[in-house]
Amino acid sequence: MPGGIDSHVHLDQPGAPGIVMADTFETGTRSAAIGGNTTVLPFCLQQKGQSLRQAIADYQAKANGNCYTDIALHLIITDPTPQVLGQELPALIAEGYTSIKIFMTYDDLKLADRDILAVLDVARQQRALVMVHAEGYDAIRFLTERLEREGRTAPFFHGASRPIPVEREATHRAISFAEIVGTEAMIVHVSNRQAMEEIRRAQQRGLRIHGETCPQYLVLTEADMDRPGMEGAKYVCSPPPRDSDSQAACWEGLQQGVFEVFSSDHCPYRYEDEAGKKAPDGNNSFRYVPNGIPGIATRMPILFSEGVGKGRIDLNRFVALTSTNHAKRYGLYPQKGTIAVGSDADLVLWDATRDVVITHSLLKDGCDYTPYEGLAVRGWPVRTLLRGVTVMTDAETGSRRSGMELQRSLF
Ligand code: DUC
Ligand code: ZN
Ligand code: ZN
Repeated sequence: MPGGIDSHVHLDQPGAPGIVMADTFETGTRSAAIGGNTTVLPFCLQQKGQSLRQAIADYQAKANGNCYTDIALHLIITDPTPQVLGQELPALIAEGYTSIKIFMTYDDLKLADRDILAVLDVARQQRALVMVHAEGYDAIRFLTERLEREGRTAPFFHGASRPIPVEREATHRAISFAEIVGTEAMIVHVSNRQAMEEIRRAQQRGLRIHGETCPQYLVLTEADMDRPGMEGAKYVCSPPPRDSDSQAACWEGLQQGVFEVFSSDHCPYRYEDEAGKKAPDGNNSFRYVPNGIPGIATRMPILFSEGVGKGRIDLNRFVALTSTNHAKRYGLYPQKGTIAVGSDADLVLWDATRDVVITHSLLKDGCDYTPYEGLAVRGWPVRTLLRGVTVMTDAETGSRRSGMELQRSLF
């Protein structure tokens, strides 16, 4: 098959003070190759007050010479000053940084509605795609403060602090803003039926709204965050895993084309680590547990086994959801995402009958656990080739790190 493309991963991204992401570009792309991927798209986070160019230079310094797969960077805009929106961003889009993530929540990341509209408008004019983290800041803050007053502070209550209506409302607002501006948008990491239906309705009305979902919304539920002690922290991500009807809705979205990309949202924090899931204040409240879970290597095996293996999707849709559609949406097609004359020879050989019980030691990432520990899958990548050269055979990558940053075309 064409090598996997994972268009939503976080590597070496700075977080709250004292919190450290578990994967560098080296370990993250190594694990990606183990899981059958040949291209990943990590985020380049603009820190408040920082220029976008400086942010890109920082990430390039982390990535250069260290990657087992090819990469392309999305921008995260947190500080949309007139200089950033008027000058830097248009220039960078023209240079191929054609996708921009924005957040509707988190103290350090969220944009005001006025700024979301402004970013969407620059994207419309310059031909970039805005990716939206759709959860509403004020509602989460209100619920978090109420839960804390009631002493409901265990990791499980992370889910209760951002229930389905919080995501649905923000999804609706993001879609409305894209419609008002007259542009497209990608709603990322959709977790439930109500948000999926907002996107489907928009698509049925003829709006070009795109959707993404992830493995955690197919095979995890809020019950996983209810494990004893701090174990639940291993499953804390945003949006949180929901319930069985949400899982069914995410499958429907994949089957019907509401979701065109299936990404990992790999966002790894070590479990046995004060710089990770056991952050010092995490015992006092879920709000201090860093949000995010690893999954870069397990994305394709989970969708293959649960989707193709169980008759929910066919092999062609699997390839579209894990490779081709990512290349098309993010300006890499036909160099990537297809097996064709003139395209890069990015391939994954798949043993469709291999039975594997997922365990962390197989994945070779920088984390110390996988939320999918013990999950039995049928089908596993046995060899990955990047531009014709083998970079992984039978779970071994060697030390060859020939991945490079890709040029992308306008949206
Ligand atoms: N959003 C992501 O995309 N990844 C992890 C955490 C988050 O809020
Ligand atoms: Zn997000
Ligand atoms: Zn993410």
